[in-house]
Amino acid sequence: MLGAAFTSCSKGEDLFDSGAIVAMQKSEYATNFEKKYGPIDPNQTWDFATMEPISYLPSADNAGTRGEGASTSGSVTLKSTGEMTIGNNVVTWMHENMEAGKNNSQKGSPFISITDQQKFTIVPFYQGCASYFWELWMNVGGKDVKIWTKNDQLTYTTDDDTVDDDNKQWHKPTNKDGIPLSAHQIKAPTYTFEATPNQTMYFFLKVWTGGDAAFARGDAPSRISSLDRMMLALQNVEGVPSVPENNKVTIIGCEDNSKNASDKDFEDLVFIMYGPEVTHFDEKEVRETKRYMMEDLGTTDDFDFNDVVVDLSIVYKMKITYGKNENGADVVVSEVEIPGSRHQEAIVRAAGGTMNFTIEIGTNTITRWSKTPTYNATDMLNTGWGGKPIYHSGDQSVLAKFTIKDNDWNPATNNVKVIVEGNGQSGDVMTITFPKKGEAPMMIAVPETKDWMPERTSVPGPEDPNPWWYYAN
Ligand SMILES: [Ca+2]
Ligand SMILES: [Ca+2]
Ligand SMILES: [Ca+2]
Ligand SMILES: [Ca+2]
Repeated sequence: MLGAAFTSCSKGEDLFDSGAIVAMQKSEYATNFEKKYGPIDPNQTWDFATMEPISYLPSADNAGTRGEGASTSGSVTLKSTGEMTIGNNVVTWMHENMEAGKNNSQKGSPFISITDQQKFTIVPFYQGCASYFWELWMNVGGKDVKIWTKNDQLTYTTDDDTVDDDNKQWHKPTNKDGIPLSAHQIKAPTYTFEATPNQTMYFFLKVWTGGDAAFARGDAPSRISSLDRMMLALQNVEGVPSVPENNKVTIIGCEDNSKNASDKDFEDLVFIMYGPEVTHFDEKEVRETKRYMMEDLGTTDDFDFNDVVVDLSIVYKMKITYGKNENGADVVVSEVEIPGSRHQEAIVRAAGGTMNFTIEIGTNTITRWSKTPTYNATDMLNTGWGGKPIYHSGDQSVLAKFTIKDNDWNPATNNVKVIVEGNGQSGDVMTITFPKKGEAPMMIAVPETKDWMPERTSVPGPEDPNPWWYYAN
């Protein structure tokens, strides 16, 4: 502590006093922390990040903003265009060929596309057995556009008036006695989008694994993407509905869970896409991200962990090669990292404290970023103070973005520090490092899907009805 105070202190204060103040603040913090969250297990660790690789288009504009409203050179419009009736034969095919909970990844080919003629219709028509809540989105030319929300305008119709209304949207509706209905059809909503030509296109689900309660309280969703091969163009589907002439029909089965946790049944959501023939694009960008959230000790008992929020990512590009399978369908043959594309990036997302700080990343080559002079030290940024909106994604959530020198961030050791310049009379300087096991944390690491808290709202603890703090795991 004294060492850190010594190297950072330039105003000639009494170094011993400054260090003592910091030590006192830290011990006060630890006491308050245990008062609020209970005694810390000596084996408790503070890195909750998973660093699941997420794929994006290799567009510099789009990189890392994972955002609605990310820069785009073209335009896209999406309209609700009525409904389509899907016959019982498709549903029967689904039941027989896409068994829930079974690995169905051989039933189709990964769906990744680019198109130069942009008018497509999308029809979500089948949702498997799942408690998750989701929305279907697409990304066209770098811009995210929402298509559809689970259950929306999707109904099973049947002559059997004993159908249980509660599960009319179910993939296997039953009557009130729980007997599966034999003959039924589906009325599914249709959406048509048009975009300027020569743009990339992919689909993704925003998934709330906590169900509609998690959606309602505004939890951040996971992004389960066709770019990560979590959607499959199903082959040999019987009873495909008729579409206007010269349109190519693709039926796409989606996974609603991340790669590591997925059962690969690809029937959680199934949608039809028809329009002109698509071709594939052969390059994507992959990001593996850890979100660091920190307390700056401005106050020692608010635990909002939003005083510094920074996402660190390992970024690389992959070359995708395609071939044909025995049915003549396109399949991804290989994905190989493009040499020289690997680098590390930092994005500062929030700064909800009133002191200047400097982030230091690395061990051998330190990369630094300070709140000033880009921002006023005393401004609380992107944490909702004063009724301002909080942007969790998109360009507006990027307070700063910079490259980490020499790829010197080590996600295994969390070699990240924040030096906070106290605004107290002593000019005290605090160095916040990644906590050791069993310590009261002033810094934690979480997946990028975990939103930071609004200003002066504590991270929810075990008594909270919706805890996400470490007790919840
Ligand atoms: Ca599944
Ligand atoms: Ca399923
Ligand atoms: Ca705080
Ligand atoms: Ca704060």
